[in-house]
Amino acid sequence: MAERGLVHIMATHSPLSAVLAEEAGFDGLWASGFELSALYGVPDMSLISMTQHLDMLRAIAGRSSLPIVADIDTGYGNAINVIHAIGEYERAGASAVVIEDKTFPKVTSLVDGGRQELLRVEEFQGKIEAAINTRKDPDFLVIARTEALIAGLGEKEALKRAHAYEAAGADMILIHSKKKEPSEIESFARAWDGNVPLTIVPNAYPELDVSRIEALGNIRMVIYGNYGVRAATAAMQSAFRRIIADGGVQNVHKDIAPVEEIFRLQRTDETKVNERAFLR
Ligand code: SPV
Ligand code: MG
Repeated sequence: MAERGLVHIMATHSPLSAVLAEEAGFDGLWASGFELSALYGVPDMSLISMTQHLDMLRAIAGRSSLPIVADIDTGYGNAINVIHAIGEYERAGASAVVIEDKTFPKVTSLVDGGRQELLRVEEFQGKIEAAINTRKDPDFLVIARTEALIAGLGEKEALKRAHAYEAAGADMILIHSKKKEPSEIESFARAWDGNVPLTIVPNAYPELDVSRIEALGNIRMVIYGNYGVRAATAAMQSAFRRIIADGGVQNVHKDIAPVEEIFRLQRTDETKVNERAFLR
């Protein structure tokens, strides 16, 4: 962020999707709770365990050199759970965590009619302080996410919470909105007079493009929060339906990645070199 001003972080749910994001030119990876839940075919409602998420994050870190922003939802419980989680995520190779001010178990933010209950401000401040106190590397970012707009509590409450979380030591504030257009986020960003920068996740309001984000001046991280699993789903739906409709793979094979491309992504060549060097 110091070098680039605004960093672009792509959602990943697997090492393969992380490699594709890195090759496409993103600055970092979002270890998304929504995407991993979708990968398991379950709703994003605190059903995936910390261990499952950590296992995937470690696998992603093993295949990509990009910084990983870990979506740790509510921190898996109270401030004591957060202390445990921060140690685990820092050791696993994350560069940042996002913790949100909802109660555990959470309900995903964008679903219609979702139960959106927020923690008391003081309790969430304790969780932020616990995270800051636990991290070993001062460059490991603790990003506080307020769901005040998602919960329908309005900008005043969102600003109050963002200020309280900055006071607790948060390095950035993530402000999330489920409005279909960006007015709520733009209004919040213009009203934000804190000292820490903002992170946004333009999942619901796609027309907030880079030029509009940069015009706001205080947004330094944009997370493309569910675009990996949505892109993969659309591609698989289309190919799978065509195979059934066509009665075979005779047409679809021209429009999907050739197997040689998968070999490349698997670094199969490296294995061949190692076979020649070490298999006797
Ligand atoms: C995620 O990708 O898990 C997020 C973003 O937290 S959202 O699903 O839009 O809440
Ligand atoms: Mg999430």
